[in-house]
Amino acid sequence: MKIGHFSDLHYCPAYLAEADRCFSFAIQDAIAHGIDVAILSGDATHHRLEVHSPALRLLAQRIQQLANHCPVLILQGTFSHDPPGMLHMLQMIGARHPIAIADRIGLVGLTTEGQWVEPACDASAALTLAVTCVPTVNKADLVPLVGAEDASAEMGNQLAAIMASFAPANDAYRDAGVPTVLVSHGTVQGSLNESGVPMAGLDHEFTIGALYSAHASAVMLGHIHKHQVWERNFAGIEQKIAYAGSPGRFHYGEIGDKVYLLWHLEANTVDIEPIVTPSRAMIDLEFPGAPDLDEIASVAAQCANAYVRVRCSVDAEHAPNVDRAGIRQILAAAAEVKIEVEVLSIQRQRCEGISRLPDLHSRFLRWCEISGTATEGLVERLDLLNTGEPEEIVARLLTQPEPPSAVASSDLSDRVRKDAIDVASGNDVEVPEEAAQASLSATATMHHQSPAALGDLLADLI
Ligand SMILES: [Mn+2]
Repeated sequence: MKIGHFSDLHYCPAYLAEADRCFSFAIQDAIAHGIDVAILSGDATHHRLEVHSPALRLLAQRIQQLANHCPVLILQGTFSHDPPGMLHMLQMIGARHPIAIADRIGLVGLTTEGQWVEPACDASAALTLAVTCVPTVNKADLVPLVGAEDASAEMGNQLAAIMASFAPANDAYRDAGVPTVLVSHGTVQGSLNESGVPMAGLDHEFTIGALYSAHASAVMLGHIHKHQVWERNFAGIEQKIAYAGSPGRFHYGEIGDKVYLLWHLEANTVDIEPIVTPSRAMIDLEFPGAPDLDEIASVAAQCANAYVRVRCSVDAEHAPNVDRAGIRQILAAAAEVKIEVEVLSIQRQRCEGISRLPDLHSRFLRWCEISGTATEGLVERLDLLNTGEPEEIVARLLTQPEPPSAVASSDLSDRVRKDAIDVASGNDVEVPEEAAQASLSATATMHHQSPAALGDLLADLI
């Protein structure tokens, strides 16, 4: 038996284009695959919709399209997304096959005649499929019994007990050759949300163990928009749990492919085939400095209808110059543009008291200390320049071997040169901290730089 598992469609005006493009693709693809049953695991809509809203009408048409192909079961999702009662409107849609609405806990069967029935956990009913339904339950109902603080934990306990109570029925159906499904809507502890962040904490509805305990072969979940799977083979029962995830991509942070699931299910075997939907692309444009508008313009066509994130890191003084309006204008055809500017703060520290030091030698040492520059080699050369005769200095330089990769002028030596001039002229100098860091690592190179370059530098000093 093939079951199409669709979830978290979130039909609403804001998401309509994305939701309907992806869901209609999924329906056509599932029908082409010849699915026998369609199961929707909650959040068909995003919020309460007016009956004349195009979003509700399109959703109704899609459900009709599905129900003209095979029986459909729709589970109640989160109450804020699927307002109570709304699903019963969808049940009235006229189609070739019946539409079942699961808004209470119970076992729903599909008969050999293709009708949905609610067997009282009776293995004798002639079914082709047994579906244990655990729709969203209202945590508030538990508050009067256990108090607000314990309602979440108690909800988990209650649901675990309820799921385990279906095990004997599911075992009996499996023994009778009937495939078994558990369909539910909620958060599994330790699952990943659509941004890839693990859902930790105690206020989540299910543990994986509780879901397995119903002994259904296929556990079809809704609520989390990221497709993910768990599986086990225990006591001869093969079980798989999966979130179908949303077929559409509704937010920038939703990572990975969007899918609907094709379940290949028999009484004792279960397989999941995720089918990728044509959800909107996400494009990251990253710039080490201010965003390059020409470069953005060159990819603007590819960014049409995509979720685009422009990220850059700029120095604090340049942050206000990032042309946000210009970027948005260039990317006007994108579905969403997010601009994230990381501001690099520059910390400067005064080289306190350097101007009061008596001579160049001690000023230079102080500068080395503040900027984290090793003095080895440099101080001797400075002293030589201070005290030696030009001929003697030149003779010494000429007898020293030329290093293999002499860099005559690097950023570092430019900076040292500038600071050196300040030091020599008795000005206080400012030493950016990151430059000090850079100079630490560069000092080694510095020492092996061409003596001529150092000579130049130090000559400037005097
Ligand atoms: Mn949802």
